[in-house]
Amino acid sequence: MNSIYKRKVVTLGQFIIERQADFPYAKGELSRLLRDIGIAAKIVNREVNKAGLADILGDMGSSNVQGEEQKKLDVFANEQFISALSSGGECCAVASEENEEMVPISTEVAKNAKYVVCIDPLDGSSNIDVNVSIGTIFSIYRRTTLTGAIQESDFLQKGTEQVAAGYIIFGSSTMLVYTTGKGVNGFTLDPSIGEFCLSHPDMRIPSTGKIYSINEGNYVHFPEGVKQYLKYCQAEDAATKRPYSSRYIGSLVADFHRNLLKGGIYMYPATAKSPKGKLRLLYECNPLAWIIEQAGGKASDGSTRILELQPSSLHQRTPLFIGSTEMVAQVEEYISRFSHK
Ligand code: P6P
Repeated sequence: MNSIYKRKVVTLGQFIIERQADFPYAKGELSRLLRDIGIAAKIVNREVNKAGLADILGDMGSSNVQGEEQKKLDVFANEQFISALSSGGECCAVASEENEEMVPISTEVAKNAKYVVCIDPLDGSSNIDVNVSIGTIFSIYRRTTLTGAIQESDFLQKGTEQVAAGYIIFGSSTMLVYTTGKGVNGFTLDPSIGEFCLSHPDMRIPSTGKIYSINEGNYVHFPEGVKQYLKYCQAEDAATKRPYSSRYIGSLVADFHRNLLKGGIYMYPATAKSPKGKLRLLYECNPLAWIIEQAGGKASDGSTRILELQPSSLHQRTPLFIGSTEMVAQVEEYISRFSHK
């Protein structure tokens, strides 16, 4: 038989239905929520792919809660994800990097919804104008309040309480990668049929790697242990395949995705400009930390497991060390050993 008939194409929708049994407490709601995110991702993908052509490029002139310039695509992506989540009926509120306050969803269809979504609709947006890969990161929780208006406390749950987490990377191809606690699976968008198709089943990160990702421009402000670890990465040692390669795209999703596939570590320590770290706990660090753990890796703030951190505000930041288990464990050991300096 011709080989093209042997390869079974599994779309995201088919996969979610086939894995329905993974969510014993859900009767299809979580599946529909993931479907809604997939739909918005396709719409955002269409605009990202033509950003250079349409007038959507460039600044909106406004800035988001982080005080960062909002690119038009940021705003567009935020609108698309919130719109898809609002009309899907399974989400009752959204916490977005682009909105200072949480966004309650009060549509009639969502009145019995039981999930809340934390999202960075377009991370790395400073790279939009220079055609570098960018991404969306999302995290899904069950609401903790039983009825009535959504409270901020519904979002301030530890990462261990997530029911689903994922990211979309808009790169040389567009991929959606997610976990519901039963491993990590990657889907590549096939534009010819407009479907995300299973391309990376059961993704696993190598226990160690030869890539480190960090903005070395902040070197003088790094904790001593991080400085010593960088010296370790850069030293000559054939037995441990050093020096490692420094790869830093300036787009978290792109650096994370490469390290997930090849092995490596991404580090964003506290710096003078970002004394609590730059990356946000709710919609960047927690979802990626769950994904990396589900793929066999590790994520911490330098000493504490990211998923165990108790959030106290929607946009709180944390230092982040994430990637291959042995590499994260090693930098934690360096940080501890040199903590007195
Ligand atoms: P810096 C993008 O703004 C982002 O949130 C991540 O995607 C990226 O890894 C990091 O910040 C880059 O920050 O300070 O190195 O430019």
